[in-house]
Parts: sequence; structure tokens; C-alpha cells
Amino acid sequence: MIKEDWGFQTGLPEAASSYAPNIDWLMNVLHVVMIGIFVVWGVYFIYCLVAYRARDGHTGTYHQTGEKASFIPDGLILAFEMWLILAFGIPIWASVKQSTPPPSESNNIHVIAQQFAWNIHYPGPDGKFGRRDVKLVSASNSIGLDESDPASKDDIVTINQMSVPLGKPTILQMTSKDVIHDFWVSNFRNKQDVVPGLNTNLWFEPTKTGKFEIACAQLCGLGHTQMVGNVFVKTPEEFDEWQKSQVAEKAGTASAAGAVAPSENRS
Ligand SMILES: [Cu+2]
Repeated sequence: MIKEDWGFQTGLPEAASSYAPNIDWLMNVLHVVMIGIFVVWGVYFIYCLVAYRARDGHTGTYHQTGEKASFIPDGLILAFEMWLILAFGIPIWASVKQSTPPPSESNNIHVIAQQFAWNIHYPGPDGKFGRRDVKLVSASNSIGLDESDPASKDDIVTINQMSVPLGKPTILQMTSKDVIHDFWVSNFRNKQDVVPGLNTNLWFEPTKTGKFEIACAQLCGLGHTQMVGNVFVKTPEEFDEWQKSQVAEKAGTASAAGAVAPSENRS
């Protein structure tokens, strides 16, 4: 959950995705070991300053001794770093970035970033995304959804508010309308650039229900700091209910207006 107050807080934000504990573990190991190395080197440095200070009757020796022994600390640190990279760094990175869960078993969402908002496009109950066309983009149709496409009838479009179900991976396919943005949910320990003209993917499997902040992690213009949203992780039942209510609301809006208009949530 987001801490609403700006009081003193130590440590990382609450971990809320399947891969977050692995990333936290690696960060903790790095910090603890680096603090250890810093303390050992610091003590040794101070010892050398005192033991080899300039004083009467002592002169420097300018020939090398113990060349082999001097490689031992470097060798240990090299071995430790190789262990970190090969045993943890690469496998954890691969589990986040190289192994997306199968889309057929995931909740799929398209994200269209713009200065300065996250447009969120759901395929709706049919699981099919309606066609989007840049020529259809207007004040009331921020993603250019083609409402004449049968697949877009039950599509849901929200702004800055993303709902996802618990117990299932969510796959985001993202693009940008203008400049490079970066989708970041610190509780999920993930981050992915959102680039105009490209589709980039990001997946996560939430492990907790609640509200988690989406931030833009790429300085993208004057409104960058306002480019904030929320992910609402719901139980599967709550998610289905939410989806139904969104589709019903959209159908109501369309018939009331006598025209087709995508549902937009601003909250
Ligand atoms: Cu941005």
C-alpha cells in the first residue's frame, strides 16, 4: 500500500510482485557485503596511515614485496562478484525480462503513454483488443479506438487507473504518443521505458491486493511529476465485477449520448 503521509520511512516500499523478493534479496546482499568491504578497507586504511606515518628513523622502501599475496583481496572480490552475477544477477534478470508468461493465461493490457498521463486499454470480456488508429485520436478518444471494430465494443479505456486481478500475471504492451516515458511501480520492483513508435512489454504477477502507485520514471516534460497513476490489485471476483460494471457503464454512455464514446475514468 502507498504510504500517504510523507513521514520518515526507511527501507524499500512494500514488495508486492512475484519477483520482488528476489530483487530485494539481491539488493540486500549487495548492500550488506559492500558495507562490510567498506568497513574492512577503512580500518586497514587507518591502520596504514598510523603504522607507516612519517617519523624519525623510518624511510620508505620503494621495491615491491609480496606481489602474489596482493592479488588475494582482488581475487576474492572478483570471485564474489562473479558469483553474484552468474548465480543471481543473470537468472533474476532473465526471470523478469526474458521469460514473459504465456499471454493466453495472463491478463493483457495495452498502455498508451502521453504527456502527461497513462491511457490504459483493456480488451474487455472477449479478450480481443479493438483496432486503434492514430487518425481517430480526439479529446474524447485519447487512444484512437475504432468503435466500428466489433472487437472494441467491450473494450475499456481508463486514464491513470489500472485494475488487475490477483493470482494471475498481467502483461503490459506499451507505446507512447509523444516522448519517451517509463512505467514504474516501485512496489512491483519493475520499470520499463515506453517509447514512441515501439511496443515494449512488461509483466508482473501481483502478490497482494491493494493500491500501488504508478510513476513515470523518465523525465518527459514539465508535467512529468504529475504523471502518476495507480494499480488496483483486486481479487478475481472483484476484478470480474469491475470489468462488468465498466462494460455496462460504457454501453449506457453510448446509448445515452446516441453516439459511441469510450468510457473514461478520471479519479
Ligand atoms: Cu512521462
